[in-house]
Amino acid sequence: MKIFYSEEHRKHYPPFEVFDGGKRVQYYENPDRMDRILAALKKTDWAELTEPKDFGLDPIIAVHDGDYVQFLASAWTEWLASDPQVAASPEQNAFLPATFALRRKTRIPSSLLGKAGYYIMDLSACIVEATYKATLASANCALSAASSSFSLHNSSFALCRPPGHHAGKDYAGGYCFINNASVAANWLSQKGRVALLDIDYHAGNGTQDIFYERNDVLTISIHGDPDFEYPHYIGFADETGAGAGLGFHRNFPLPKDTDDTGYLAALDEALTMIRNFSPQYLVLSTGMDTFDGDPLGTFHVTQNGFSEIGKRIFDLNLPTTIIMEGGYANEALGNNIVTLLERFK
Ligand code: OKP
Ligand code: ZN
Repeated sequence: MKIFYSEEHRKHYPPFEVFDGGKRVQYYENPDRMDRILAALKKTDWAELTEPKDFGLDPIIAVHDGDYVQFLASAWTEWLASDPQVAASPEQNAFLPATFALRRKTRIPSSLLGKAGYYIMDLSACIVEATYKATLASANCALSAASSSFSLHNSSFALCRPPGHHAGKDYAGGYCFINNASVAANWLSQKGRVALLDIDYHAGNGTQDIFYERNDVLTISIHGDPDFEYPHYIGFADETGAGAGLGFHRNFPLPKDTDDTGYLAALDEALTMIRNFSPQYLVLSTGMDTFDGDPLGTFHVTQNGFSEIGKRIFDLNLPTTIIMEGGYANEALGNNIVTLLERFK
């Protein structure tokens, strides 16, 4: 299996993120995640590590607002120039706003912090010097995998970091800046009908927003109920698309402590919807944070569960572009992802 990976992610390692209660903690979405996955992949005889191709900005701004992407490109440099204390120790700093827009129908502010509070939804999308280059490389991994799925007509894996599914057309959040899976799905949608299934533990709010009014890309997300879980404001069962897209989005909010059995029941419903849609391509937003014991999750999906999830999705018999999203139980992450991927090799 072709696996697209770039080292550009490594220096995107903010020195902290902020949890609820204002608690500063180590950045959970860290480079060690990739090292664990790489180590597990290298032990197999089927993982074909490949550098991504550069697709340029066009396929990215086909999904994201250009001004938002420009903000991502320049935020760190502007922040560094604005504050001598940041310039004195840049590696101990990350750019984050402390005031948020709540998307009032307002002008987009011209100031850096005004823009940040407009374009960022939470305190986990920290920007450091290496962030923008890392997000572009991550999107290029997704596009390279999509292009490979298209031309070879089989499954491919984009080892994306940072992840993408929380990023919307014009906002960052939840460790996500560019929505890699959406960029890939939109690129593939020019070749045929696309279904995008999100199996990360958290609701794929960015993906939902991006395709909400489209009927050519079916989007489905299975996740912890936003009634108790991040991202809190989106991902509910009654959100099914709008306009031309009505009926082409589906959420499966699941309760705390969901186990393999509960998870697989929801997955089967999702897979039936995908079969009925009869897509030519599948994009799979793959978070492993449904795993039993993930520090950011509440589910109890086991390694056997991941094997069964992989098998059932593989049985759709579609060229599948598998995109890495979350998963924070680092010690288990490599084995878990390999267990899932093995079904597609
Ligand atoms: C990203 B992905 C927890 C605060 C939530 C953001 C979680 C982002 C998850 N108290 N922090 O979907 O794995
Ligand atoms: Zn997640």
